[in-house]
Amino acid sequence: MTDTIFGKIIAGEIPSEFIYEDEHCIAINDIAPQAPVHVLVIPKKAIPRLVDAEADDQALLGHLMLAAGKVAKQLGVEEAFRLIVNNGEGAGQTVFHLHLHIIAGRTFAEGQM
Ligand code: IU
Repeated sequence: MTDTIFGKIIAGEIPSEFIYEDEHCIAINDIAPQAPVHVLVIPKKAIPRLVDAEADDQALLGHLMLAAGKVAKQLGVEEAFRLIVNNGEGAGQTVFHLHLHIIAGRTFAEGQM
């Protein structure tokens, strides 16, 4: 569980403020925010990449989406936020412990990622 920085954060080995926590995941503010709101929803189970998730992880993946919605509401950004998963180095993934980025508080132009 402690193989990545997120594993260490979840294990409490690296202090970090959890803005949300439940049985299966935590949420923290991104250390290098790309928008006024930039939160990471991280499963306690260490799955390296989205493509490494298996059929047994189906409920967990759904749980992460629901948790992201809850966190968005908690932060008051439920009317406009974006959810991003970077899968693999080529897509910019740098921490190989699955996580969802919640991005909000900036404009999202039509057709623009
Ligand atoms: P990525 O999808 O793997 O690229 O996202 C990793 C994110 O983790 C990235 O936005 C970093 O700023 C963020 N992060 C963090 O919040 N705290 C850390 O200690 C480290 C990375 I290392």
